[in-house]
Amino acid sequence: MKTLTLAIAVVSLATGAKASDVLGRVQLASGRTGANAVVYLEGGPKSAPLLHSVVDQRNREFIPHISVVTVGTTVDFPNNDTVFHNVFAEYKAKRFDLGMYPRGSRKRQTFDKPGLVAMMCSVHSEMGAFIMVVDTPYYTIADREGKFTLNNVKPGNYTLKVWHESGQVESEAITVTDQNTVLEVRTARP
Ligand SMILES: [Cu+2]
Repeated sequence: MKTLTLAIAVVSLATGAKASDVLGRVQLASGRTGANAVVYLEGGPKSAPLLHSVVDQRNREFIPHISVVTVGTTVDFPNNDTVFHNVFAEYKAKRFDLGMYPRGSRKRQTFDKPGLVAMMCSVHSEMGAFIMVVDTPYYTIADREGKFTLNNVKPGNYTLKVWHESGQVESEAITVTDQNTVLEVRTARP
């Protein structure tokens, strides 16, 4: 990981392009904070698949509840719970079933297109999780106050996308310069 960061730094110095941060806060249409909103930039460089991603099952919860992966990433779904779960998901308007599987075993799934994966368990209706599949290296999850930072964004024109688990979304054109960009983003009701 350290090598990768260094390599990127050297490249941006060599081309003279100064990367900057895009930061701000997400507010929902209701005025509530956009806690755990997924924030990402489209229209820039494409991303590589992540080497490793996991959505765990423990204490009848998916952990993490919300995650972001890049296109082509294979996600592991281990069951580390004391009970069986029957996990299924909606992805690109299709349903896929991981089936019923016991503690200690795992299933995996590769996500090869951008889009939202909504995961559920047919045994425990209270279980739910979301995976956002993106094709950009610029993505993050806002904190509990809705605050977010996208680090080292290459200057250019992008579409800022925000998704919140309430279903509220926002999409707006932004221009990133070699100065930091500060945004207040208000999502719209679905
Ligand atoms: Cu379950």
